[in-house]
Amino acid sequence: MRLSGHPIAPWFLERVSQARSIALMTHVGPDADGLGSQIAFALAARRAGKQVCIVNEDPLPPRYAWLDPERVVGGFDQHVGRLAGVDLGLIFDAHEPQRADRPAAWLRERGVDVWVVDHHHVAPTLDVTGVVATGFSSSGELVYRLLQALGWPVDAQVALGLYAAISFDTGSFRFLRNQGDTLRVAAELLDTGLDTNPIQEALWASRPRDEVVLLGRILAQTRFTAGGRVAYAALDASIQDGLDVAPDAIGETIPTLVGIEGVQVAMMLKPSRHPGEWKLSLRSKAMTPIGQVARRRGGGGHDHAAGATLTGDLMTLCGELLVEIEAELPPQP
Ligand SMILES: [Mn+2]
Repeated sequence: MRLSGHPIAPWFLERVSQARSIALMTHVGPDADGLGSQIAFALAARRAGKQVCIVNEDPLPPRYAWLDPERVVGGFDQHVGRLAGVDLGLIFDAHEPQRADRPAAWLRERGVDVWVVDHHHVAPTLDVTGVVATGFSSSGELVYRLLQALGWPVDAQVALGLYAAISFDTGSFRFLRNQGDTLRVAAELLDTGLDTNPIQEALWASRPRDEVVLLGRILAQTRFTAGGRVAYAALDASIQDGLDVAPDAIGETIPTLVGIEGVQVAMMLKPSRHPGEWKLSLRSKAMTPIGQVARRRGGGGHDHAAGATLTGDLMTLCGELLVEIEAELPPQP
């Protein structure tokens, strides 16, 4: 494992500067942080004279089309051909190459280095190379500092992806972990002449109606325990019946649960893409770090937003997890 924290190490900058053709990836189920980071990096890299392509496991989700006006994002099935001749792969917003799935495997099988640019905690047992800096709010904030360190200019087009990435991961600048740097970076992005209103509306005021119906169903199934300090929902696939919603739409409702008065921790269990597998999502308020619950089960994330992939009986898992979560609650006065 060779990791560069903040500041970004010279050996990392040198490798990126020397690469001729770079492939950018992000995790499966791409979000605005991963996509915004890689799109911004791609535009800046092109302007710096690099050959660069984006090949993700998944194609660009239609609801993020506004984030990619120059149409640089490609999905593996359609655009695997772009990977030929690449001499460096970079995964954004994830540090496990398997999370980038087929594009990362394709490059590694051909002996191409696949490095990471991420802000999530790394398990000490993992063998990864790149920049993993947990002090950043988002991969977008980290990529801004990376572009500065590379000497690649950030104009309003590049700023679009970075600002969207930061806004997404901070929940529209609500989760700042008391770090002024996040707002300083945002201010510098605004100074490029970027119009943030379309970003705000696309990210935070464009919820498809079916997703709001889904939220209603999830709220109806939400239960409370520990004197109202834990809210949880254990959902099977039928929750989406008859609704046209994105695969990650269920997960986007968890902030509503942790936003309830008195709730310290929200837990959601939902079906994964693979039968018999469940996705655990955890969110918590500042008094109750919850990341260790996910990490103990092989997952990851941050202190107050974490997740894991689990197998087993849904209700059994739910019961076990509630016991673990209650053990993390601070003593009541
Ligand atoms: Mn992120």
